[in-house]
Amino acid sequence: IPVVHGERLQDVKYEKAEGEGIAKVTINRPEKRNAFRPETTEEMMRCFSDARDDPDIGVVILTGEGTQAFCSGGDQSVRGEGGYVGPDKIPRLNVLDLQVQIRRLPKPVIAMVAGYAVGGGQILQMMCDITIAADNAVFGQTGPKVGSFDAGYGSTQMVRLVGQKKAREIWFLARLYNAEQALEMGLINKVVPLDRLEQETLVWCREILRNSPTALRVLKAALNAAEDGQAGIQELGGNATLLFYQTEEGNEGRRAYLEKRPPDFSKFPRFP
Ligand code: 2NE
Repeated sequence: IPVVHGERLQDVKYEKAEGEGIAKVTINRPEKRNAFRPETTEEMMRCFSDARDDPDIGVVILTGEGTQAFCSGGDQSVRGEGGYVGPDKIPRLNVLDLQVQIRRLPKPVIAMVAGYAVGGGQILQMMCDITIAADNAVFGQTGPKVGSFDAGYGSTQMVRLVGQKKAREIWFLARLYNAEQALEMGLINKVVPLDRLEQETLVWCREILRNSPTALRVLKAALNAAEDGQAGIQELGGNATLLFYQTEEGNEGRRAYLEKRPPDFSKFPRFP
């Protein structure tokens, strides 16, 4: 069983390409079409947290084991009253925390989709920055059929990607769409033959990794901020602080405090 920081993973595989800057999180429940239960989501969050903290990682791939499914959403067999129930018996919708984590991760996350991406699985692919799909991929929302819905990012992110009419069609009719249809409506970025899926995803990863990590980080925060209100401004603002802490001007204030003297900011320019 693979481990992250010494902790075992059961529902997820976590790999890092040596010297490449790429981490891969794979939902590993193919017998359930990679449906997630609370343990799956919790393990995924640990992996994404590791990828965030690892300075050698610049891009994260999210995928599902096998070729039949990326993810079929919440595991209906463990759904109880109030949420999905794990060994601790607490009903959870912790996939919502995972959605936020992917959105706020200051590195690009690429969904690599083969087979079904439905329900909460379709929403996870929408939360990723970029999606590469195989030609066997199938997308859609099943929530209204099984008595569920995602009125958060699952609706608001969808409307931004595909527009109001299409988002209402997807949610109200709960139809399934093939990869070409998903591409045409703006749900995903690229469709390739199934046997080229990983190869193509790696091409995109390597192209991204050639670019400035800070530029990518701030751009992701800015694109989020345009839509995420106060939380988005907080994310973008955090990047401004991060950059300011790396300047002489920022450090003059810290040094002056520690040296118990007034700060001298006189030499720092006031740009127009
Ligand atoms: C994904 C889909 C269309 C695949 O169909 P097919 O024919 O390829 O496979 P099959 O035979 O349906 O599934 C294979 C096995 O996986 C289980 C099935 O029950 C089956 O098990 P056995 O009969 O072999 O024992 N399986 C598949 N998806 C599952 C799931 N989500 N939960 C539990 N078991 C699952 C087809 O399987 C399908 O439509 N699946 C259900 C999709 C679904 O409704 N997902 C939940 C949506 S709600 C949600 O995700 C959500 C939300 O709305 C809000 C917050 C959080 C989550």
